[in-house]
Amino acid sequence: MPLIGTIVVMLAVALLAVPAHAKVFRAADTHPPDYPTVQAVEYMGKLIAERSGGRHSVRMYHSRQLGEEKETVSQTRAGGIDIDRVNLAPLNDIVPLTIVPTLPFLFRSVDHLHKVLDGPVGDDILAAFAAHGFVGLAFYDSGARSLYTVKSPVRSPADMTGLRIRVQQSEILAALMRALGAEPTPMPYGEVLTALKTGVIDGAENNWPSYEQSNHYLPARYLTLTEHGMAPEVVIMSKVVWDALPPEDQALVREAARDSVPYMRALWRERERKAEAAVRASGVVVTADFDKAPFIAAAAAVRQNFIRDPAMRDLVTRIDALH
Ligand code: GTR
Repeated sequence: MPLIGTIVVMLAVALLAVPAHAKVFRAADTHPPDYPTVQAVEYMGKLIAERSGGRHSVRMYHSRQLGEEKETVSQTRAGGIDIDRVNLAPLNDIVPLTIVPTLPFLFRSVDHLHKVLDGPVGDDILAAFAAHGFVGLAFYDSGARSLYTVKSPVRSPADMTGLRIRVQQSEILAALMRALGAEPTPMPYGEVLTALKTGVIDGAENNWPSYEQSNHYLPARYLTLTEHGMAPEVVIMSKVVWDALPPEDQALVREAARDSVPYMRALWRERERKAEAAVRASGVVVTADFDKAPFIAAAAAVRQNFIRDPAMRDLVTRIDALH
């Protein structure tokens, strides 16, 4: 057979060997490979590969290789990224119902958070993504976020007057900082360490694992356990990509995402413990014994301003009523 004929036959055989609808899903995360969110999406990928008999798989682009969270969200909407793991905060201006779990002092405990997210309220919020170009697949834990500062400890909102505090790119977090007397400085996560070091900002806020992993705890040596918010992480898929999948593959992806949740929670508990121990051992000044009431009072007004329509009000009522 002439060479060209051989090549055509080989190509045809190769094409036949690729099963229909085979896909390598591109997944994005801002965190490095050993972070629980990254590991959990990789686990989800393993389940997808196993359950699809190797047809589908997930390739993780960790460490913001595909951009900062806001950029990955736009790319996901456009179909350039298939699966995105982000925090709910940068989605607040795109999917309005995500504002609800981002509200300050909303969840009473991790148990309360899990009850909400694992039940019908969680399902309703995930379903709300569809109208905005995404499919909400699953929530992951993100712990409670607390405030940390470079120059001096914060014990009351008065200590925050005029401090430039970095917040995620979300109006509600900016409003919270303003209500506490600080000057909110929204910026992408990847810029925060340098901003803390150079004095562009005076502080930021995050959970134990991110505070430690990002090295923010090195310049910001004062941590106040405000635990002012518990906005969870979310795993979303591009609706464009989702709509091109046959129903049985959609079900497979959704189940793999759900099945990765307990795996993530176990990793998270362990990581929170380790991060807290490492931060404390480094000599960070942790303020835990302070009056939280003025922080909660300032947040209450913010909460009211952001609960904008009956659907949000209904969710808040259902969340408050869950025990
Ligand atoms: C982390 C979260 C990231 C990112 C980051 C931030 O806790 O896991 O997805 O949102 O906070 O503060 O930007």
